[in-house]
Amino acid sequence: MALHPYDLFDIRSMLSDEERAVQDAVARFTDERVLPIIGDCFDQARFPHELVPEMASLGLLGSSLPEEYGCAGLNAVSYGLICQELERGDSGLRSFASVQSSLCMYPIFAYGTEDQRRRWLPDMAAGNVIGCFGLTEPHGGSDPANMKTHAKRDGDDWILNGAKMWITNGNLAHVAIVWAMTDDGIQGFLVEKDFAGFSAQEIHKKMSLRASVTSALFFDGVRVPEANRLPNVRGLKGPLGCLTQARYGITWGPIGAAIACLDEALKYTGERILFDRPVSANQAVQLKLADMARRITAAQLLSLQLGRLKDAGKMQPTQVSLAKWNNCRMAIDIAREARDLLGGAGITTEHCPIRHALNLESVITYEGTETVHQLVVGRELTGINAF
Ligand code: TGC
Ligand code: FAD
Repeated sequence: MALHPYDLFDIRSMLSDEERAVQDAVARFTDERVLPIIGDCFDQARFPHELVPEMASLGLLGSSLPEEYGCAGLNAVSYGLICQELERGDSGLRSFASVQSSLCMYPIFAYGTEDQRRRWLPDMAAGNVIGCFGLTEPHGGSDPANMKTHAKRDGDDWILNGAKMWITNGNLAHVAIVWAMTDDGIQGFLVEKDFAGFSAQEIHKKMSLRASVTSALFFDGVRVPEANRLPNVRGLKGPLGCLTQARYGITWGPIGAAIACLDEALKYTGERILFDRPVSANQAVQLKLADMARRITAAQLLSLQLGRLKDAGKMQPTQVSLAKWNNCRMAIDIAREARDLLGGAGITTEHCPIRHALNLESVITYEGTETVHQLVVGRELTGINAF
């Protein structure tokens, strides 16, 4: 029996019935609702906002959180498959889901009060309230410990000053999870859209993640009530704990982008006739296609094992760093190679590789650059902090 070209090691057989059903539902959504419009969205630099209610009704927002908060209560592998199938459509949609789920709903669930959970999570799962996550600052995102944004206690409130940069969903968001330095170290605050002194400014001229909203956030003496502080975490481990959740999903997402690129490359080189035979009949081309399949297969096995470790409560941040590094590098290399195999046709958004290649420039940079993740692995091996 022929092997499935995008699942050479039969990873599907290692999934539970529920995990397969989740993957199939999101794959259908991507095929029917995302792929027909996403090239135009990218061209027009438009986030397809109209898809948010459907994503919510499929349970894709906060999918791993408990049902009592209106969420789907799925396991980590299912969340990974959601990320993979969304990013097979576009990194922008996966980004939206990552930020909403792992960077906004997760900290409210993990670090918030019961009142905060009940106030925010059901509406966020339903897609009625959109969140964004403000950690990175204009002077340098790789070293968030050195943040300048600060919050000072003033009676029952906090006064927030500073700025955040490159914030996904910034101009869409009803609430921003903002990390700020206080006299007691870094703390998280729920900053609501209409708080006086808070503004968001969309970043234009992007050549990457064009179907996603990216913004700068400004805080000019914003008064935040104590009830909007996340009380159950302090220090950099607060935001880094959220990043571990999101980075885990990002290890899966680029697998979807890479599969989409391999799919286009296989079809195109199979149909295009040069020198009296299909382009894919050339050894040099088959080597490239085989290498793509090899790297996708290795990435799939890495993410699945990572997911199983996460579901068993054993996943370590260093393992997430290794997989994020490997899988982003795998996908960006494949997207660029697929673009090349399409020749001139590869430079337009009629075909997906250039869009994925450009998007992956962001994915390999955000949530910790490739170098940051390499240094995390280096630190684990040597015991020496090289940052
Ligand atoms: P370090 O001394 O290593 O750690 C400080 C404290 O944090 C704990 N910790 C972690 N906890 C959970 N998960 C992790 N991954 C953790 N890594 C560290 C650590 O145990 C310690 O806790 P404690 O209790 O001892 O205080 O911190 P460091 O200052 O040396 O920093 C290390 C470094 C460089 C790895 C870190 O700063 C880093 O990861 N930098 C990259 C920043 C980053 O990834 N920013 C992403 C911004 S959000 C984003 O990009 C969203 S894109 C969304 C989308 O559209 O999909
Ligand atoms: P810098 O930290 O200035 O790094 C510049 C270069 O220096 C990089 O190549 C880096 O690898 C290298 N470098 C840094 N330190 C070292 C070192 N010690 N040794 C060797 N090399 C080093 N952030 C958020 O908080 N929320 C979001 O929602 C969000 N969404 C984003 C969406 C997009 C589209 C993009 C592009 C970014 C987003 N980010 C977000 C920001 C992202 O996390 C940062 O861009 C990233 O962490 C890198 O920070 P920086 O851009 O300031 O680069």
